[in-house]
Amino acid sequence: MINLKDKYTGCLLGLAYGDAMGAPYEGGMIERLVWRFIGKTADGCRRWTDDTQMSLDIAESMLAKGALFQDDLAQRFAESYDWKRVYGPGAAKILKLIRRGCSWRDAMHSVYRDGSFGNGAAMRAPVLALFFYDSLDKLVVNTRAASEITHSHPVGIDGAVLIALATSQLLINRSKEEVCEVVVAHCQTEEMRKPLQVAVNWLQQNNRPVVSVVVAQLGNGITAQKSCVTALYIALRFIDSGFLDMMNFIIDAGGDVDTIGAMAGSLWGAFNGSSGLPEFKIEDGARIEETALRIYSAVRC
Ligand code: F2R
Ligand code: MG
Ligand code: MG
Repeated sequence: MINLKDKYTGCLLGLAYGDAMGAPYEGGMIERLVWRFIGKTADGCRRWTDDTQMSLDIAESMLAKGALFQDDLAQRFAESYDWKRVYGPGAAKILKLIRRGCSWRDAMHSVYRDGSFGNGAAMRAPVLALFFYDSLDKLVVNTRAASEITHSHPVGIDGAVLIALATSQLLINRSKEEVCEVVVAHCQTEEMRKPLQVAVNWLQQNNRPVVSVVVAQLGNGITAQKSCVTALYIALRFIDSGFLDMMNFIIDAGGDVDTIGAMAGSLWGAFNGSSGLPEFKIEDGARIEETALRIYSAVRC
């Protein structure tokens, strides 16, 4: 049985590995070309993107404050913003406004009046499960609060809650069926319910469609609707296989590879622990591991 401490580091490192392994394949020709030049540190470690940066922001804010404070988190998101981390276009505008002194409550509606339904809240949601894995209610409330700073649309929030809940269930060794039951019970939007039903049916019937069918039915895009269930499905399908087998499938699927990789990577790592992860030279690996251990100590004492 994998111990909880190993699962904590597995979850956060799994997120960063999935992000860094997927980043070279994300976006169009220009984004990929730029990443060839900036995607590695001087000592050859693979860099991660906004997915990992915003997860670390949440962890550091909550560790410093002892709870989730939206004002502090918004400030940290804004201060960490760096174009080289390839943020989503809407999120980038919101964070630059906050940096210039605008309140996040005003900034969050400045790009999309009804809020963003991008996958940017979901990609950073696994870290919330590390703080609240033992209370579904607290996990949902805090995930919603951490999401709405940049993603106040119900679908953006639903995707984040789905990923946070699934992470929490895998941390406590729930089966695929139990994970699906919890996420289906908490799903609030039709946009998310539809792909979720497809994925649950595949898992129940042990139907293993080829990658093109997965993409056609669940999506591989930058919105929450087209990526969160995809990541959940792939993580559960590959939960008893190697991390690299899972990542190869995600890379074959294409589209928003870093974010589907980050979400599926954290789910896989939450179940299998860091001892199951492959050798991989990643930027700030020690800091990521230490952050997971600090959360573990804060939650367990
Ligand atoms: N930005 C990237 N990668 C560059 C890929 C660019 C490429 N051309 C592409 O579009 O695929 N990666 C990072 O961004 C994603 C997270 O994005 P986030 O934080 O959710 O950003 P945003 O801008 O809020 O939402 C993303 C897109 O979703 C659509 N959208 C969202 N809300 C909408 C609304 N209310 N109405 C209409 N459209 C909405 C827009 O197209 C947004 O741009 C991750 O992949 C991360 O790695
Ligand atoms: Mg990214
Ligand atoms: Mg992405």
